[in-house]
Amino acid sequence: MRIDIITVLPEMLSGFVNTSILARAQKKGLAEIYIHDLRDYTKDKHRRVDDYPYGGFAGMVMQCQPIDDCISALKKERDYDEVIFTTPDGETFDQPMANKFSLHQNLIVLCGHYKGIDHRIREHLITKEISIGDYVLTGGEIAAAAIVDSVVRLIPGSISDEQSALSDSFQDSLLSAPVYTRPSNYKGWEVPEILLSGNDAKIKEWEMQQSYERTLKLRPDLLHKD
Ligand code: 6GU
Repeated sequence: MRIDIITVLPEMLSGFVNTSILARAQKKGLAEIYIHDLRDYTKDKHRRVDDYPYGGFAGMVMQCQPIDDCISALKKERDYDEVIFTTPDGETFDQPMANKFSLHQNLIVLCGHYKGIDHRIREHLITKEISIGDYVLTGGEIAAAAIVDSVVRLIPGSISDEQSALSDSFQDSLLSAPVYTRPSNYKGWEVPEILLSGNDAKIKEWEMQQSYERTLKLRPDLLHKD
């Protein structure tokens, strides 16, 4: 899978995509992640990529030309399954969306910024508008990072134990059971005895029970989702 991220803040994302699971997935050849500085595509001699909005509204708006040129240059090289735009007024990102994206070959993620982008870009070039929740960030970079992280970790082989992506919270609309590691007694804080019993069937049953109870208590909305 190849992901091309377009941003005015490349330094905000470069450390992120070259760390931990994303770095390993790239080293293993499972994912290629490229960051494109939108300013490299402007024809403005001051490297500006935004301008005042028509209508006299407040804030600045990202212009069509640099975005169009960057996306066109990428599309010339290969076909893209989706051109994603991160924006607070997009569809709320969730696990089923991450699952779907992880099956794609090539994705573009355009990070929103400032007041917004010229709406013609959204009409003509964007295929998917995504928000990561009902709060406002200063830019779409953190949202892009969240999307890329959640998608790449689903590529088989990208996390060591494939099983662990399948048993994630949300993967079957339930929160995960609590987990513990050694020692079994830390300052008198005990690990649930069942986990030390060696009885796999009972442990599985406990895990499912915990998963259900935690979901009922913390996220009852998930139980009515499907
Ligand atoms: Cl995608 N962008 C911004 N600026 N704020 C957000 C968001 C995106 N998702 C939630 N808040």
